Amino acid sequence: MTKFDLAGRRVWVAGHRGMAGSAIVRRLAREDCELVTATRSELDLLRQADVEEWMKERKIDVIFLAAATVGGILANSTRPAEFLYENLVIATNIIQAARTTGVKKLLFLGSSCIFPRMAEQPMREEALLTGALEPTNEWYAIAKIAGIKLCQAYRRQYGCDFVSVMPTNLYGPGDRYDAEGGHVVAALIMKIHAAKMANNPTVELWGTGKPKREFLFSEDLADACVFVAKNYSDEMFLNVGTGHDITILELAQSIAKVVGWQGTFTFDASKPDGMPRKVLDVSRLKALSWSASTDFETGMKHAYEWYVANRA
Ligand code: GFB
Repeated sequence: MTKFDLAGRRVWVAGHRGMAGSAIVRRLAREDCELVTATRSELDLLRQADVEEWMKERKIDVIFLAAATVGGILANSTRPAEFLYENLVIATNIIQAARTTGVKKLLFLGSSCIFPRMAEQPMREEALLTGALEPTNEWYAIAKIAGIKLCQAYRRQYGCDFVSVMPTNLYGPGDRYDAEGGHVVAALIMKIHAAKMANNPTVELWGTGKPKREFLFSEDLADACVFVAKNYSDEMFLNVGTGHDITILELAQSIAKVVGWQGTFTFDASKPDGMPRKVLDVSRLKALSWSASTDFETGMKHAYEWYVANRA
């Protein structure tokens, strides 16, 4: 039974141009709601007064808070101030303005990097704050943990219906294809595609290729966000993933198959491995009867097709 009806609501997807935000926009096209968006030139999310003013004028009912400063392991570890400050301020500005302007439902998007580096795998929601964070992305993680805690605090003190989801590593259309600053899937699609075009026999992977990661297709994440917004209202955040992880080398080999490149991988040990493993326990969301539905190969094909069509 749907607990919160999106029909007729004015829904703001903050971060609507990003990989997660754009997938949520596409998924909301199937809902009878009114979509509201703002480009960076229309609204600077780092300015509290502007955010409050903009939201008051537009009478927002629902917010999917997907706006964030994001990047892969190198971006996270080399730009700590930006990742901590910008993600903290974006979250606090929007969550506070949602309260003061009477937003009826807010869904905050976090990340699986909030969990301790050595958390027991698969990682249950209860593992949060039970151990030291992964140094390469603790800055981003602390900003995301603050967002979760703010939603929980506003629910407790003011009765706000604000919920949070923790997606695992994402891939799909609209990813940031930046070899240095991007996430691993985007970076490897770029590198392997370039090797295929240039007839290069080798592609270099960062680290050892041994860490394991879980990969969720962005369209599945978007479906989970709409499902949670409509059917969930509680303090505990929800993990969103596939519950299945592979090594970085296996990922690279799968991408090579999708791209159609036969070559070998070399390893740059000077680059960080990051967390040894990072797979989510997804039983809470499964118990609410939601599971990811896109298989890895299908999702990867869509991501690669999008990259080839948009790489210019
Ligand atoms: O997605 P990613 O950059 O970050 O994946 P995290 C990093 C893993 O892929 C590390 C290996 O083990 C890297 O050594 N890797 C191999 C590469 N080759 C490459 C490459 O060319 N580029 C990149 N980027 N990695 C992210 C956080 O952590 O997890 C984000 O930094 C977010 O903030 C995301 O939380 C969910 O998976 O380590």
